[in-house]
Amino acid sequence: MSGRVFANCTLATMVAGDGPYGLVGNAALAVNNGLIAWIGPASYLPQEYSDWQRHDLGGALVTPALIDCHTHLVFGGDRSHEFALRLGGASYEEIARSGGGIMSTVEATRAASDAQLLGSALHRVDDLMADGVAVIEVKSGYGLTIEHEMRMLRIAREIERRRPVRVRTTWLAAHALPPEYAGEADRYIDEVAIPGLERARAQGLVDAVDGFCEGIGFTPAQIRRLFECAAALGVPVKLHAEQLSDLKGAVLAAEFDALSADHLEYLAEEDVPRLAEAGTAAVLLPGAFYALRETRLPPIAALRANGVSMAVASDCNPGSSPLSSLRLAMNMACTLFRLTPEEALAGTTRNAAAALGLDEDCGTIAVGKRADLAVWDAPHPDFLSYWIGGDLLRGRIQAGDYHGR
Ligand code: DI6
Ligand code: FE
Repeated sequence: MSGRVFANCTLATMVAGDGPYGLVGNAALAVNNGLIAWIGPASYLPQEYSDWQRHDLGGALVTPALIDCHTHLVFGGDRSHEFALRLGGASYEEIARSGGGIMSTVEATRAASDAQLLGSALHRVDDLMADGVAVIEVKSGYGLTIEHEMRMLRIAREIERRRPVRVRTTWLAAHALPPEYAGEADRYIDEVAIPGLERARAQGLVDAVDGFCEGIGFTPAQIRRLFECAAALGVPVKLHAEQLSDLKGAVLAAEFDALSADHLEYLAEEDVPRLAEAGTAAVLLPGAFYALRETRLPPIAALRANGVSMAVASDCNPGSSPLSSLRLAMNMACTLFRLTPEEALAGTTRNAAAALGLDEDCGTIAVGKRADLAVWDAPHPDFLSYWIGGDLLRGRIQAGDYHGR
């Protein structure tokens, strides 16, 4: 049995503690059965790999394939008109409370055919893949009936059959309250969010459970009931927390050992140690911060000081983050949130894998992990966060096979 050797490259392994970016110059990488079998300086390549098929990468930079750990990229319609409303002074909450916002996307999503939803989602997936993304988390949350929420996750899973990406699906029925339940959020949790989770899980459609814990979303008490159901089913949780206000959602998430707490602009510094203790990742979403012209910054210094894993994601959605470039999210994380370029790349590789519970098999270049890698036209890994736009991806290594672009 033999595999393949990729030679003549610089590896940014992103292994924590291995120096800046875990860089290995003049490197080689041996791949067998889709898994990494050996990495190191090419001159140390063991004899046993010498007759394996060799692929010269021409001096390129190689990183782990990127991971977008927070998206809402299956949806109908668009909300470009809200952009103008917000520029005219309307707030995201005002638009939501007047029937626009998430609810207008719910109407458009319910009205769209499966083919329309899949087709538009694939465009956004193609955009992400052009930035070297190989794993994408996709949330439900624009159906808000059991059937429509399950349909969104089925379509999300279909993406995996149409494109060479891995998809993780998240049950986000507790995203907004549909008009048929106006004033009855508890009844919605009891009749849709919880029983729908049980059904969707039984059909193998759910990898994690999420909620929108916010004044315009659901209370911590309602999210707690949903999380208790998730815990009973053995499904990991994550939470949209402290995006617009401090309801202590992150503390609730940590109590349930959440994979991640996401957004966090209004997270109080004193609550940061709770995330660290629970091993809950902080998912930073600078696209939403930017698009909503938010001014309150997440407590980055406290997250860093407490050793909380910081991930960076697109939050790709039609309202608060119309963004389908993960590299631009990395650039924004540096410019707006003051992450270092190395933290930004860790945020879309190693820490994004942790935020999805996938850190055993992807997110760094290490022996035994999947050989899903991005090959770049970039002189240094800083360049990936620094340069805005452009077509930097030279190719992808997917399960050990090279695909040039
Ligand atoms: N927070 C967000 O940023 C998205 N959902 C959420 O809970 C926004 C979704 C939308 O506006 O359509
Ligand atoms: Fe989101």
